[in-house]
Amino acid sequence: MTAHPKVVIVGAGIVGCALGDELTARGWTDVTVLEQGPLFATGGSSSHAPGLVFQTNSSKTMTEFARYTVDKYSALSLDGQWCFRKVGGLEVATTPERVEELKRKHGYAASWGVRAHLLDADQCAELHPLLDRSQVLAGFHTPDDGLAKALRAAEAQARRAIARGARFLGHHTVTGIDSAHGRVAAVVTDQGTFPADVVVSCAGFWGPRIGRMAGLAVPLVPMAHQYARTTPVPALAGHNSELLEASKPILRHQDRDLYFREHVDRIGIGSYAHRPMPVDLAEVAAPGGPVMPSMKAFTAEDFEPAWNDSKTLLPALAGTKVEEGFNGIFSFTTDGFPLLGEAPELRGFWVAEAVWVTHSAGVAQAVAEWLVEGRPRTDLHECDLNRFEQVQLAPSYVHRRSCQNFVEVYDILHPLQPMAEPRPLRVSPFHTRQRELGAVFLEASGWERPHWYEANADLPEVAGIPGRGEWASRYWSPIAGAESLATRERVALYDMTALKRLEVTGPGALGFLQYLTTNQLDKPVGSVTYTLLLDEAGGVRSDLTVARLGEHRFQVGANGNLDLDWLTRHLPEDSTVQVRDITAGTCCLGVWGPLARELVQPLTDADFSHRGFGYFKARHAYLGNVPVTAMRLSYVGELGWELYTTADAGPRLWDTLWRAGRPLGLVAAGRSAFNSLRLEKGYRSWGTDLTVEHNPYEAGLGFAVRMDKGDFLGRDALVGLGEETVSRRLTCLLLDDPQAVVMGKEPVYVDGAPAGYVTSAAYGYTVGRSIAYAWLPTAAAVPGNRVHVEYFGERLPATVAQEPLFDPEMARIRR
Ligand code: FAD
Ligand code: THG
Repeated sequence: MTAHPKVVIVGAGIVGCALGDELTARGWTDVTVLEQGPLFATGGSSSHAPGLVFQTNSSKTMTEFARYTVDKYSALSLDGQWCFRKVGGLEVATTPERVEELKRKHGYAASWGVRAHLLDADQCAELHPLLDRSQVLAGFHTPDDGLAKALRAAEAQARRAIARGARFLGHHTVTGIDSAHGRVAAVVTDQGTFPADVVVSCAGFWGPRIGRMAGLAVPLVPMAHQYARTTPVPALAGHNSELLEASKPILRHQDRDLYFREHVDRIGIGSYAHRPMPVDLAEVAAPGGPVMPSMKAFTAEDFEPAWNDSKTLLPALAGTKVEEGFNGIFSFTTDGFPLLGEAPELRGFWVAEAVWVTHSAGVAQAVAEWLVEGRPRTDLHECDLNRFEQVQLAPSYVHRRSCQNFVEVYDILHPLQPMAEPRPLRVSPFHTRQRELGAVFLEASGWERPHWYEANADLPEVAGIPGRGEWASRYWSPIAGAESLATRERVALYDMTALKRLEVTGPGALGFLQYLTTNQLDKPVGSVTYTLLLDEAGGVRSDLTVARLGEHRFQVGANGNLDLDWLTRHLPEDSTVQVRDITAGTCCLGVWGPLARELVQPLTDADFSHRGFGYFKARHAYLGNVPVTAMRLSYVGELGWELYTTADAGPRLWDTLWRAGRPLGLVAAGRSAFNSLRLEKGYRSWGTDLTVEHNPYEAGLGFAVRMDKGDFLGRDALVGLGEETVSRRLTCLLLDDPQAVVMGKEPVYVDGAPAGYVTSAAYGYTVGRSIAYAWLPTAAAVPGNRVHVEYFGERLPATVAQEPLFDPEMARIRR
């Protein structure tokens, strides 16, 4: 590829236009944007989006996308007309549950740096005089939210791109993607063929169609969503000029799945209150015709309840009617996040789809950085096209979950709440046994994973566990405390099957893993190493365990599909290395606790003594009849092993351990206990505690970096860095009140101002306190320093603690 590759963007909606601008601004000026419809009212979703931009999201990444969109569009204009106006955003609560939810949202805003205030009902009514004050219990006000004029912003960005050399071609329908040698080569249209080094599909809800041309399944579902405008509202007469359109904040009434904005003297109403209306792409109208393809006929009967609820919240609508409405199409995904990144099997074919106007500029910036600089500066793991497991790409799964996401779009969702369907999707070989023990399952990467076991309700209760509020009580049981203590005092069985396992083999395997990771892997067969995957800038892409099981055979314990994707992308072309996902064909039990050796040793001829089987070592053995690969490591910080076997032998492995273990007081334990134990031990969870935005030293993982081992990816960026140079740190906090708990993502206040945010949190049953890991400026990350964590609007005092909280001498593990 040349320094300035030939880029073809498919689609001139807000995303395609924003990307054209961001790419050309970075010097990639050979950009052609192909659009099937007319420019710039193409007929896609952007052509009629009412443009409400609410920035605050539980995801830091999505909030940052929105913030950039606000900043960028605020500074844009088209022929002197505004592209963004900060009329502010107001979300009102009409139920006590929503009042609490808004407090949580206020926490997100503080964590991610969005200006926001909680309001009482009077303040809401003052801010938005059309509201029936008697309905409203509270509000959440964000002064920097507002209205984007999607079409203007699109065209304004396109003009900047054109001024730098880009071409925008309307009435060019893409009909095919040409490739050669696994690389994209050209884009075929009804008007001819356009050679390309890089193709970015910004086709919005048409994404799956373009994807198919490239052999890629794009997991989104086009869905219709109702938007309507009223006849003139007398109370608005004379309030808004045609030019400015609106003066009151954009409004959300999430308890009724509604949002509102002003259109001069009318009110626009968007509704998610109706049945999901998935749209078959084959039935979407052709572009350039009398109706916009993304606009379907209004189904008035679906809007009835929304209209009644609107009149209730805004009594000023009483004398008005729905003047016009439509069912507009846009994209939904299985987890609500966009789809960004390069196709796994066609180099140069990229996707930036399922993106709202709200996030459009931020997404375009990140994708442009990714293309031009080789990496995005923002953590995109939630949005990466390649985040899904194969089972999560089944068309029926994509359809079901995306529809459910439509239904839940404004719902109050607990961070641990799994979707109800389709489940169970993946079960470990231990599933039957777990059900017999009353496992309460949550979901991870499609796997059913026990959170705790009701069978353990008989265990003695742990004294002093805080009584939790309603929110923190969900998906939690004091049984987790008993399981945690059983692990510390006796021995427990943890199903680790959901942990992604990759087998890396071949004569080039060692060199390959040495180059991609930070720690020294050139060790004898039987060694296990904790190591990091970095990107070019030294950001942590993942943390792995690498077990050398043979001269040329490694088993990698990974965090998810993005690790498989990363390794696969970096494979040498000479076929000296193979990477295979062995997760589904194998299973794993963690056997941990002070009695783990007493449990395992009698089952095997192999030497499981401390001398015979050292810490971070691996070996093959038979436990009874079951062949296992045993690895001596423990994410919960206790003596023990991860025991891997093939899926067929799983039930036998469980039974063998269960029978031998019961006399020792063995229990099955779930993820709730696991998470608490690992926080007591200070073990990080990638994706939650740290991401590619953090370097190893900031994350407290410098011990896994061997600068002297030779070159590795990301090494250059770490030269001169160390624990002493960092300006922020992943920090262990203990809440002062032993009765308090937090959940994660809460803002942390230092000297009264938000200075960081909580990543993971759990009650530590051994330490008898609530633990919260948080990112804090180095100056504040000093043991003994006092800070506050805001939880549901309350400032809970907390103290920076020396970590790890539990067994810093490693006496429990190394014996
Ligand atoms: P689009 O604007 O659809 O652009 C994709 C382009 O690709 C289209 O122009 C299409 O013609 C072109 N294309 C497709 N196939 C081909 C082909 N084969 N060849 C050439 N070109 C092709 N978002 C918000 O943030 N705030 C809101 O308030 C909001 N309200 C909404 C209300 C409604 C009723 C609807 C339907 C959506 C709303 N959205 C809102 C969502 C938002 O409109 C979309 O998410 C966003 O516009 C998508 O932008 P895009 O550029 O990805 O897609
Ligand atoms: N088991 C296995 N692989 C994994 C995980 C696992 N890969 C992904 C994820 N979990 C990796 N996370 C960790 C985190 C900490 C440790 C292991 C995996 C750990 N750390 C010790 C410490 O920090 O003291 C030892 C580090 C060292 O000696 O280098 O054990 O759960 N198979």
